[in-house]
Amino acid sequence: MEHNGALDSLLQEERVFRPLPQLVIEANVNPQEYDAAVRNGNDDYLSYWEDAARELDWFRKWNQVLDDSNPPFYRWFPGAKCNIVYNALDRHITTANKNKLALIWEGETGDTQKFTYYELYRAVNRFANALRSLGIKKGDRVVIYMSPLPETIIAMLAVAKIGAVHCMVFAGFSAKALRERINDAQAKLVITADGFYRNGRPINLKKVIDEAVEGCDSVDTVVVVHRANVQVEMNEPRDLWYEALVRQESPECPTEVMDANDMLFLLYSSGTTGKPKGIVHGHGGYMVGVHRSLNWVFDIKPTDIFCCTADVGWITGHSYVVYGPLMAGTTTVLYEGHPLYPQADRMWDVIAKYGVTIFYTAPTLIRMLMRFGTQYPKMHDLSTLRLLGSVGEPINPEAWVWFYKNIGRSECPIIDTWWQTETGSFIICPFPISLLKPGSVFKPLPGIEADVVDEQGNPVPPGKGGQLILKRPWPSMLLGLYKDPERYKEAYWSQVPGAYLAGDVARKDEDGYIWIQGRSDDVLNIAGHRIGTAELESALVAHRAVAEAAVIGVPDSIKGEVAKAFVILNEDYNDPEDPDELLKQLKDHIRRELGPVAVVKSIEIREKLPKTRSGKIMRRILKAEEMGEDVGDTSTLEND
Ligand code: 6R9
Repeated sequence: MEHNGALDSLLQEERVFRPLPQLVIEANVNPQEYDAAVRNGNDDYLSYWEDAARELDWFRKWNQVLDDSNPPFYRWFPGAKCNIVYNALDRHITTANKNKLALIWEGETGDTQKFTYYELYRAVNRFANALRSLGIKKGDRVVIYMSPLPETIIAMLAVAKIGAVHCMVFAGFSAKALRERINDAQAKLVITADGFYRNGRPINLKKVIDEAVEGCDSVDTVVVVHRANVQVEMNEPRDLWYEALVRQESPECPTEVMDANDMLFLLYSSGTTGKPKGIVHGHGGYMVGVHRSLNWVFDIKPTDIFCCTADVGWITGHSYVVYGPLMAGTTTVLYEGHPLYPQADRMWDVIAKYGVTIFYTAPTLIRMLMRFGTQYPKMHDLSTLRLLGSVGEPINPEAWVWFYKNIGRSECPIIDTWWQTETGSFIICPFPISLLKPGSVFKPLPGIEADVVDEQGNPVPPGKGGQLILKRPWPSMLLGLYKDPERYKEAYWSQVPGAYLAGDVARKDEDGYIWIQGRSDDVLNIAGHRIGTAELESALVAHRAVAEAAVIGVPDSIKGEVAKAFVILNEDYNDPEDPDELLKQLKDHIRRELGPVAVVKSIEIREKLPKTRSGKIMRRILKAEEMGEDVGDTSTLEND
């Protein structure tokens, strides 16, 4: 089991932070209710989740809460009919929420757009009608490769409204990674923008799409949103401008009636092999998990303004920028650009300008902003904030306490939420009323049963590291991996019989608090983004100079972790004239293959790599050497 040395310091944290009495009095879930929910969730978790499901609108009720006849393919609310978009938009139109702000968008260039629920509903309907007229039907896959724009959200909701399946691809991925996803999903239609602004510069997205779509037989149409006025080539009849397409469409559109377990979206995530996993979520269970978790954990009130800094291309954006806030009828704030542009107070400016009450972000951003000291937060009135959140990787206590003191005035609880693309919604996290220990993700939510176990699946004693598992199904769990049921069983359900293996190393302390230490598999967590070592390695060996490659994660003070690569060069490239130039080429090559998310700090040329006798590269040894640690047992290593 590999763990991140830098994070061990988390275990020494002993401070406890209490919520303000006022917050406890006003909380949606007070301490007695919380205890009762934990009890109900344990005694009868099916009726606990059934209660949660009743808070949403369904076209037809379920026959059963959970069908567990074919594990691990658990199916929640079978027989029920619903559509998540009905809950996110349609149902608000007949209530006082109709004229409430659903979305505040701010471009990097300072322009803003605001949509009431009614306006967003109409915009979604127009695009949904356009998609239908382009021949998109229930079950068809639509890839969305876009920066954070209002149209990105409109596109997701329009696709889901007509029962098609959205597959978001983060705009930081390369053309090659995008093509791989389009092909795997067999997408018929791709939605993109001409470009977007990042760090003051327009970035051309359409160019990437053109390269990616070339040779993708499944794609008939590319819809392009105007954003950055960059020069684009429209390839007729394939490419269509969004604006021209929606102009003639009606702002009314019937919402497709879906089975609870029909596919809502497909989202690719890195796994231990080179091929990304297509994680599949459905309408019914997903909406129940997301809705309950947001309302309870972030204590949503009618007056809240909710800002989550995650990109819509990641699961956090899906659940807590788009679906969760809209189902809750709250206002979601979406910022387009770089958090340091034009200077390091941009996020604080956004909070002050819109009166953000809940700010949900990632440790990597907190650490980045911390570097600039307190002068920037002090320039703005942050007094509207009442709750803060963190997600994506373990938060080091130093960043936690800085965030708490300087952004939260030592008054706003920090809700550190552990969950995954696979889990769909929060799994382990505190409530605003909880006693907090910086660096710990607290305890499983009511209705969830988690544990930390050893290799044999036995619970480990407090303080000892082990694998994090979930012991019963939960509504927002993935339906499976796209077109790969065997891999789903193998990757998540084979190691500990009957339990879901999260792939994280964790510890529990004496009080039952859980401390996440990092991934246990060969997946890196770079600034909260999951990147497989196998993906990096296969990108490297695809370069003609590289014979073999091994990649490990090394701690980084801002990004949490970055990649370090070790390569053996091909004969012809041994003794390169200019090794620095070659290493630069390799780094550029990785960027081209995988995109800028895959940050490689350094590449080292080696004559040999440590291997087991069966020929598997021992990354553990490279990592220990790199960290200056004892390399441990090397008896299974290949002989010289
Ligand atoms: C939501 C999201 C999932 C992996 C997960 C774990 C890490 C997420 C965390 C955390 C410590 C937290 N992770 N939240 N580690 N504390 N609060 O990030 O999904 O992109 O699928 O990543 O991220 O390692 O297994 P995803």
